[in-house]
Amino acid sequence: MNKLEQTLSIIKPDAVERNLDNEIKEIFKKKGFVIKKAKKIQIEKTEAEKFYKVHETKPFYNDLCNYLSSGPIVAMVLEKENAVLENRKLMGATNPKDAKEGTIREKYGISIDKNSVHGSDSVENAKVEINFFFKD
Ligand code: IDP
Ligand code: MG
Repeated sequence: MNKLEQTLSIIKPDAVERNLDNEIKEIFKKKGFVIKKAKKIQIEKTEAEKFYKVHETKPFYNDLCNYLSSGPIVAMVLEKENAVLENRKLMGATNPKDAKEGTIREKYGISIDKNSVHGSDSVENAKVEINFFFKD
């Protein structure tokens, strides 16, 4: 069943640093996502720790939080039918080495940590993550 959904997308520091944010936004638009909100910001490490709290027991948690707060990012609310799953498909696998051809991570990802984009993994988490960046 198709349902109009919103998901949170982040263009991560490695991609913003390479000025890929507009190119990546165009990919989303071409694939039928409507960018409802977007802002370029840099977050504090403590905020990154809150955002990635689900990963707090993972060995890579500290590096991950340092990384997300290391430079500007672009946070976006994307809207489309089945947006959560559609965005996950368009992003590709977490490790760019495993990401399918034509996906954003295959195209731009540098490594498993510098994988250019974040996307919510469920409708429930999308709501929490959208609220995290766009509280109004
Ligand atoms: P996802 O971004 O594809 O949803 P998650 O498992 O939720 O992947 O992990 C969050 C982020 O943590 C990933 O995007 C990646 O940047 C980083 N990460 C995941 N697994 C590893 C790892 O094994 N080593 C280093 N970083 C990792
Ligand atoms: Mg995830």
